[in-house]
Amino acid sequence: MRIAPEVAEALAGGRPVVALESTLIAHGLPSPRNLDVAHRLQAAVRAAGAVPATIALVAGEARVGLDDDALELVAAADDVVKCGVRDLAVVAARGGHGATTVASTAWLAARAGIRLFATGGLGGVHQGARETWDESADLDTLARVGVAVVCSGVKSILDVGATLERLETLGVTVLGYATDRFPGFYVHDSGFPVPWRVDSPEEVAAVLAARPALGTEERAVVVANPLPAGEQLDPALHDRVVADGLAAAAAAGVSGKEITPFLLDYVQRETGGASLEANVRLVERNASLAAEIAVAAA
Ligand code: PSU
Ligand code: MN
Repeated sequence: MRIAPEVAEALAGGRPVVALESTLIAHGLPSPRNLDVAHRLQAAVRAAGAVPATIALVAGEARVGLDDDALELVAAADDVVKCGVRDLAVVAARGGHGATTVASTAWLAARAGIRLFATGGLGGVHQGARETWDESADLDTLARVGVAVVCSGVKSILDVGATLERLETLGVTVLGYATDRFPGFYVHDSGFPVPWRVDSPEEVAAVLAARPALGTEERAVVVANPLPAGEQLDPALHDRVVADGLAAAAAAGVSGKEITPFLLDYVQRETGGASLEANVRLVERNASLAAEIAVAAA
């Protein structure tokens, strides 16, 4: 694992660092917009006073903190593999390029000593999981790594209620940021409540600080940060397009790790880019908030 000098120095000095994932860049957003977003996320973290550490596998090496060349490669190369935790060693052994999901980013971030991580929407239990058993490996990893993940809930293509149940079973703390409602990724409210509400970065930092004495610091904390209602994707359009997308995925026989990128792309096309704008806004807001929490925690 190669930790960029700026990131290593910040960690050694106890200064705030925020991890960022690369699957969102390589497989969740269209090119060339994705490279711009990757830069904007890093800039948002810096503007709030923390050091960004985008994580990916480059030529077989796990990199924590990417320079501009590596960021461009992740955004533009067509041989970047979507890597969950189980894929990391295979891609490393073959010297390939890999984009890290929430699971593998959180995993590598924790190994590097980074405690804050920002993304868009977590993976979770897919619709129809009773038949397919399709549940994102993000869930298992969140039960094992002591990272706080700032997100806008779970991707709204999923079964949100089932995912919240699984997060409860797995002992993952879920905090609503300035909301009593669990966010719905592109939309403000998923229709479900949050177990706990917090209203400031300091309040999140206090929760994180209380964990070591209780021995609960080795699981994730989810900080669920909604898009403001005024900035969300129109909920009626959202529900219709997601339903159509799920039918299209079933008709096309898409399965496994291809489902999430297929659905995100479908929603982006069928909303005329409106979901893309919502997606970009929410990840930027999450990067800023993660940095504010990292600053408060440091
Ligand atoms: N958030 C986004 N866009 C994305 C993702 C999250 O705004 O593309 C990615 C994350 O990397 C997450 C992955 O881990 O989607 C989930 O994929 P799967 O459902 O196959 O586990
Ligand atoms: Mn899956």
